[in-house]
Amino acid sequence: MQFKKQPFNQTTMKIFLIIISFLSITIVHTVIASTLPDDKLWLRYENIQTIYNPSKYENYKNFFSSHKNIYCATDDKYSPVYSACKELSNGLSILFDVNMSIITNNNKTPATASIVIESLVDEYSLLNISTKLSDEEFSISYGNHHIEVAADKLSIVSNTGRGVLYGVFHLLNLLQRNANELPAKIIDINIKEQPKSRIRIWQLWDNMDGTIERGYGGRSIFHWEELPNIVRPRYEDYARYLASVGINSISLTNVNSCFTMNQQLLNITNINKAAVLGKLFASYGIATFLTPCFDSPMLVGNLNTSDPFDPRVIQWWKEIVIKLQNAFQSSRVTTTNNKKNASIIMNSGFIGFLFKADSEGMPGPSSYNRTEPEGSSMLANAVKDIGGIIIWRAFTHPGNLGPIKVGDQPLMQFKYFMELDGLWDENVVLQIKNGPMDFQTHEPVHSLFGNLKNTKVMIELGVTQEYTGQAYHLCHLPVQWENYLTFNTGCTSDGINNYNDGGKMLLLADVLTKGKNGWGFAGVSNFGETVVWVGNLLSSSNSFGYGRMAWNPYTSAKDITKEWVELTFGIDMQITKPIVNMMMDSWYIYENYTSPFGLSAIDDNCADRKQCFKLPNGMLEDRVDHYWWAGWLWAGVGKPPNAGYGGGFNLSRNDRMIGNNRSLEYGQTYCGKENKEIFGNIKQTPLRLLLTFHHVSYDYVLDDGRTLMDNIMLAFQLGQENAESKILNVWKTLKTIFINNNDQERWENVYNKLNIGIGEDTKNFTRSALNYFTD
Ligand code: GCV
Repeated sequence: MQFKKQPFNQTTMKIFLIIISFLSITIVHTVIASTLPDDKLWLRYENIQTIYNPSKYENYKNFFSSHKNIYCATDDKYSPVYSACKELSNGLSILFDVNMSIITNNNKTPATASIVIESLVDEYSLLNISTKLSDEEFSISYGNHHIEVAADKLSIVSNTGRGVLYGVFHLLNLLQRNANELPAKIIDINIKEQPKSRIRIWQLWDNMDGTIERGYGGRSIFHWEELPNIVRPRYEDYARYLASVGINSISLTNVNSCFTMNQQLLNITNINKAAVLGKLFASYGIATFLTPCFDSPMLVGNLNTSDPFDPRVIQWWKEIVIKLQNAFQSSRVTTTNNKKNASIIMNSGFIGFLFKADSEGMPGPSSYNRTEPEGSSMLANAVKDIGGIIIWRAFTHPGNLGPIKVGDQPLMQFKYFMELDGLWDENVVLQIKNGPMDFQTHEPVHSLFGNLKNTKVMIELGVTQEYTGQAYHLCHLPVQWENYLTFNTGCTSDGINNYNDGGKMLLLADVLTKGKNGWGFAGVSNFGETVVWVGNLLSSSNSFGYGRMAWNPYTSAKDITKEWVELTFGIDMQITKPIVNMMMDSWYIYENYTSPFGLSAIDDNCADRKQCFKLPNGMLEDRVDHYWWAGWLWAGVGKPPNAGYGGGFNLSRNDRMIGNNRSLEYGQTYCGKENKEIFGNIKQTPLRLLLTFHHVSYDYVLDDGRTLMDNIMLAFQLGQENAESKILNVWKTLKTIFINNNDQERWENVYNKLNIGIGEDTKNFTRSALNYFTD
């Protein structure tokens, strides 16, 4: 494991750039050496011999030693099938210490090949509005399981190139962990799998100047200033990590797209830059969305309006889509071995737009007195011919949409988007945050899920830990997401277009995956340029977990966690068991010392703290915004941060009352008698959400006989103690094992962060909270 930063060789770089500027007319892109050594995360492919029984290992090793030729159905290095062949060859060579080789021969499977990697319909096909789950199904089998493969070969096949890639990553994952699914002899293998959700997108909040909004793993990996000429090798690894967990799309830049540094995303220079990234991601089966500013017609196109009803604006967006299509298309090489039915127009890599409109200062249709569906419809039309998709975010606040939209944020979002149900175009998908506030430590599931009957929906999850400890605390989010995904919405499939489950009540996971309206997952990226990609290596479990849950939201958090630990640290019970345990406990522990009983109070920002200064690169120093426990804000402005705006709250300490009075309004927006009772009746509301729904006296006595205030105090204290004993101290005990494994730097990366977060800041959280309540 190498962690030291290698100095960037400026002189070499300058010479290189001069040469490039001479050659730039003919060179599409050039690869330079990476400036940073990087961690291999969950794709380590390290020696695995010890985790197999000797005969099984021998069997597998013998198999691959005598089946070294991987037949790759294409030699186009921009095809996902070719990426799959490369990955398999590399992975197997390291895992079994054999020399795998790739052979290609257009049109037929050569007799000498012993492993066949092939897409059956269209190797280039990417996500689009007609995507079916079966497009991505893969099968891994030995023998004559489909007509094009002769009997004595191991084959990994799918209808699409990205499906093939998922199959390869799946096999490598199983091999690295000697997973139960692997038979004693590989010739008995027979695995078929397909994802449960259609869109599985990774959304960057990276600005085009290299800063990242809410990024805790360093600056952006992407250097727009160097594109399109320089494509860093790390970009390909980025694509590999995403594809390896089944991500099928990406949006490249911040949804705060009207910030000055992002405004020009759609000028021709930037379109050409984006196209080069799009080509690279397409070669890993990942389609690219762009996030332009709604006012781009004015900002980039020099029009005097961006009104979606203005014919010039409509035309401008259509032309932009053609430009994007051309740029993405021309940067793709599609010369070899195109399969039947390959649809060139669908495969440029550009697939649509993601919009944050009418939200937190971003303009949108309401600036022109148009509704959200009206604004999105113009864009939906512009991308229709390419099978494109518009993702529209539901993250709006009272006030963003004009004076009538005031009140409690959750209630306002619910009412507003319910009014719009059924008014969206067929290729628009509404992206709704998991809860109605903003990625708080523990929120109720957004009640729009299940209630919207005629709107395509997807969920947005904050993989980046903005409110959940950033890089300094352990908050393993798959546990939180499992809690949300298994929530019974109380809504039934009745009335949902094209889907009827016999009146069964829908879990959140059902809403996201079933029928015509369940469209999947968006995760806000936590990757950055730091050597461990995420700031704190343990946070990469959230990146991995997001992909695995988006692929199959019914998988248990525990299984995913175990998988990640085994892939990242190897299988050694001395390590895996304690790490899995501490990760599984971490969300609840973090919740206790930051936000017990649904308080949502992690919001301290630069208004009040000396720590808030900017680093030389313009980024805020970490541990600033939305990191500290912020009771002071309540006292200062009389409202819990991010918990809502407007009426119904009285959080003044003088009244010795606390919590949001949502039981009779927002609490009643949930489907079903049971949910309405659960959130409406203080006795039935789960304690972990008590103060999200009820305004309660400090002296209110809970079932354990203690008052609410005693319980709040206890939660902070126990949270702090458990963070130390069950997380920080456990990590300390693992030090020797990491040292013996020659893996000290990874241990230190985690320790250095947790020691500050848990070792120091947690005390501060607890102290501030106790002071606040006892003041
Ligand atoms: C990208 C929160 C964050 C913002 C973010 C916003 C959003 O408010 O603090 O940084 O903006 O959510 O999701 O749009």
